Amino acid sequence: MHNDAPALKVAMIGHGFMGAAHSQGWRVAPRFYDLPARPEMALLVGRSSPGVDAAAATWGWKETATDWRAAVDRDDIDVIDIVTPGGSHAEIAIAALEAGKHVLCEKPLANTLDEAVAMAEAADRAGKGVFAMVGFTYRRVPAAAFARDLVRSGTIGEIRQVRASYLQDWLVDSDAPLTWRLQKDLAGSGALGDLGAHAVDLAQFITGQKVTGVSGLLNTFVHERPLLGEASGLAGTATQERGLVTVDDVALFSGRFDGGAVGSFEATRMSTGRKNALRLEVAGSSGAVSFDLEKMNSLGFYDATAPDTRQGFTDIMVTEPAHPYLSAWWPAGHSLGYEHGFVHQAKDFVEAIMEQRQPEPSFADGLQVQRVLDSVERSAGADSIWTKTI
Ligand code: SOE
Repeated sequence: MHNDAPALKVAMIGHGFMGAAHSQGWRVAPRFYDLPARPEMALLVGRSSPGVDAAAATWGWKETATDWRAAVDRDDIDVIDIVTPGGSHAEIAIAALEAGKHVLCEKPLANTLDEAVAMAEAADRAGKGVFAMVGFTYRRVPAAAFARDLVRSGTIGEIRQVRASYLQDWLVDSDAPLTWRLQKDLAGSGALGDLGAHAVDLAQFITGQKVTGVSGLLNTFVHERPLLGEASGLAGTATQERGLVTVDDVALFSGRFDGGAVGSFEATRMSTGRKNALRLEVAGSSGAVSFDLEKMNSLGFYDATAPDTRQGFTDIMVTEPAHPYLSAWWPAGHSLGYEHGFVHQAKDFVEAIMEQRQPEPSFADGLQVQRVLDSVERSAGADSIWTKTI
């Protein structure tokens, strides 16, 4: 870190699973990267006192509050980091931008298209030098960023097919409790927004093409679940009472990209045996790349221009100092994990703010992903997409 680096005071709203991940990002980024500003974990906001105080003590936040408005109203806060369920993103982000704060907001940008439009407009309206970014963290996994470099530099030729899936299985058990991620008013949608949003963003990031049209199918296998007792990670304890699941647990869709590619997308919490498999394969006219978050330190690469006898997918270990983000970490060959994406996110955000450039992905990028999600929902709701075979 520059010796004379100014402080950038952060207030984080929310302290669940993503709160832990973002805290790790803020804490570690200035210790490994030479940042132009020093993020200070100034204020943690949660709904109730014992909970937020305990989280602040564990993760190293200086002060706590129980109303997010306290953070937005404070003159000394520079950044508002939103890690609450999607239903409150719009209200908090818009107020923060109007108060002149930089905003980092978890994905998906909002629960509805209207909210996402309002958020992108607020980011546009914000004063010069006030920036907003959405937290599609997987762009910052070195192997995904390296895939982007290979594809965008033309190494695999003309991009033709994208195969994107995000597979989890934490809802296979019908008695897994009804957490906020399964309630439409809090989460907006289910696997579609929670996981499909990542798949869409990563596909667009790696290819540099935008999804312009979709055909979708949404399904809910388990319609009723036990109400949540105590939350823990994605699940928690179950009570005797049951409640309605109001979102999808599987989303499938196909899409067209503006650069001519076609894609298939799958987002599911019902993929038995798959824990956190965000996979993306891009097939081009002279090669292909294949990313799998469950093997996040490597990237599959196929060179169709190699002699026939030597063609085959190669596993490139993306652990060398010349690979994206790696030079600040361990000696060559030493791998990274899930939380490093959040460290890279904090680093990129701080650098962009201090260099007065728009951090990516912007709220406009988040809105574009939201348009895709909304189109999938509309398509899945319309019987007309089905060509009946019987
Ligand atoms: C749960 O499905 C979840 O934690 C998502 O909410 C995150 O966005 C994803 O990164 C991992 O899975």
